[in-house]
Amino acid sequence: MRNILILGGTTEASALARLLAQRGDQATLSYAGRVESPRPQPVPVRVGGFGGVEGLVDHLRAQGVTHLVDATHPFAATMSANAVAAARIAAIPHVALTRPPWAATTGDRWRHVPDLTAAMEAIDGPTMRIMLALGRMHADAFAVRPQHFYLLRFVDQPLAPPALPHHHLVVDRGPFDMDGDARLMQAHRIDLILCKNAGGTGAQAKLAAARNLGLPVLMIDRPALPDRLELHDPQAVLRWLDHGADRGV
Ligand code: 3Y8
Ligand code: NAP
Repeated sequence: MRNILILGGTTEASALARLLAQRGDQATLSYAGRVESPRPQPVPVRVGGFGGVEGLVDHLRAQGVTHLVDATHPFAATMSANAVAAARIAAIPHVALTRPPWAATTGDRWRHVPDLTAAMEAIDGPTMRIMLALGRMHADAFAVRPQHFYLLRFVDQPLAPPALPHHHLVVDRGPFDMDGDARLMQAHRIDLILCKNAGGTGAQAKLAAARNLGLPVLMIDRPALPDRLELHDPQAVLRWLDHGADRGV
């Protein structure tokens, strides 16, 4: 009897959970516990860290997990590295369900930077009005560039106001839509969108809105991730479970 652990927190993880529930597969979806009310799931959910690689190995063994699917966000680099290491130690099949990176198309005005630090360096200049679409975890780091106005969007109301002297906070969870994001950008007279190359559809609306409004995007590229089998849609994961996982492909 298969017992699948999905490391979640993305649209694709939720889509996979729905497919597995429909097939009657035994699966658990795991959240880190970053937000107050994560999306309800059609499979059992666990919330919170495992305690590093060792803690994850213990969890895999104690729960009799037979397959590990890492469907975390492309910037969840620590979780993804731990998943590869723990699956190897526990000798269970592992696959990543991840979204291809976004690529600029006609009309896009993108500038790529390798990481958050480079993004901060890139905005070291005259005052701008920036849509900082990075969520809550990184907002305060931009206090090193206090001259800008920041449009922030968090999943939850923060316990303390963000440490940015000029900001407007929107509390909303995606997926978002292009018209809504365009209205938000116009209402706050945004000059620049700063975001991570998350990929997927849930956060893509702001890129289409920026393109239509002719606004530039500062795109933070993904961190390096360990070598692993990567699939790009939940149906491919079902095929892997049924045909490939136990043959090490
Ligand atoms: C806790 C679990 C689903 C998944 C929905 C997707 C789409 C909507 C768009 C913007 C960008 C951002 C952020 C974003 C989106 C989906 C997806 C996605 C980006 C939830 C969720 C959890 C999180 C954590 C949260 C982070 C933050 C990032 C906000 C659930 C809603 C900016 C990613 O307040 C905080 O501390 C939030 C932190 C990590 C990134 C950050 O660094 O701050 N996601 N988001 C997960 C856990 O506990 O394990 O409730 O569904 C999931 C979703 N957020 O099933 O419908 O699939 O990507 N999430 C980014 O880099 O773009 C918002 O505003 O335009
Ligand atoms: P991270 O920096 O790679 O992970 C840090 C630690 O958080 C991990 O070592 C692990 O703790 C714990 N953790 C992370 N993901 C977990 C999960 N799914 N289940 C249990 N523990 C988890 O990760 P992050 O960038 O903080 O992201 C945390 C979560 O938010 C992930 O689930 C990710 O998918 C989600 N997220 C979603 C989006 C989005 O746009 N959909 C964007 C960013 C993050 P231990 O070492 O103790 O095991």
